[in-house]
Amino acid sequence: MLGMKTVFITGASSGIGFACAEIFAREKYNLLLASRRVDRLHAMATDLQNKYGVQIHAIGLDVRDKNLVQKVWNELPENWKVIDVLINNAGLSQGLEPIQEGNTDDWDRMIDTNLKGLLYVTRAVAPAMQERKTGHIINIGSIAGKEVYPNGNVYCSTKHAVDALTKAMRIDLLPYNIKVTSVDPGAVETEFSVVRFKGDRERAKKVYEGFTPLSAEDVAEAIWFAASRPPHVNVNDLLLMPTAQATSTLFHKEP
Ligand code: NDP
Ligand code: 8X3
Repeated sequence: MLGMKTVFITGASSGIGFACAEIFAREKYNLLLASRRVDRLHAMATDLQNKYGVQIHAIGLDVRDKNLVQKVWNELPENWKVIDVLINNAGLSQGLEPIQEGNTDDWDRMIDTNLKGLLYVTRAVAPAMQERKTGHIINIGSIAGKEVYPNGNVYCSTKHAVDALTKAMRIDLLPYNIKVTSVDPGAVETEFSVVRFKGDRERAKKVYEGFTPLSAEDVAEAIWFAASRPPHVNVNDLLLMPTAQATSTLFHKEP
């Protein structure tokens, strides 16, 4: 590990987190990867280790489980606790109903993952950054954290909260030379809509019809841009949209 940097990516089994793993491995970072589907992480680890020769540690983690997050962190080998970049990426949307028809279990899943999970992971990792007086926390927000759209109620609220937390973290961690960045994408074609529509792949596919959405790699490159600035430069907030998307609901779609 000596001389190499380490990135901790939550939600690395798919989409943006998966693409970040590849890019940071390409840039010779060691990878600490977490998600619930640990089998996927193990497959990736073998592949990326062979390709880039970096070290990879994969952990099965549900970020909603406060005690588990702290236990997993406490039990990590000491050399894996030296985190240079934390990417708080694990997140999801569930359902798309007006507030009066919303499924309260869906609400819990979004709040517990996008908001509380991000807090638990940060609470575990930040003290070691504080001690070392260096580190970078990158929170994955969304255009949904800047605007509210019809039926986006609770998902948008969680991402607005991530926006507020990013600003709050930047203030609290200022004395310790810790960078805090928010990367906020518009529509990215990943498993996101399949998860939102609970496995309805046809409905998910329709979200991205008629225009070119961002790819997970587009977003990962933006995250890498933020992570690779010189020590005196922090990217506070990076809002990244498909060219064909002007707001959360306004798209230029070809028939
Ligand atoms: P994906 O569904 O492809 O990936 C989501 C990742 O989060 C998966 O690796 C999943 O892993 C992980 N995850 C979900 N719940 C948990 C949990 N409880 N504990 C640990 N890991 C979890 O979607 P994206 O890559 O698109 O999403 C990544 C982030 O980007 C999210 O925060 C999302 O809100 C945000 N975003 C997405 C946009 C889009 O249009 N796609 C736009 C703007 C922001 P596993 O299921 O194995 O646990
Ligand atoms: C995901 C983008 O606009 O579908 O955060 O909510 S959106």
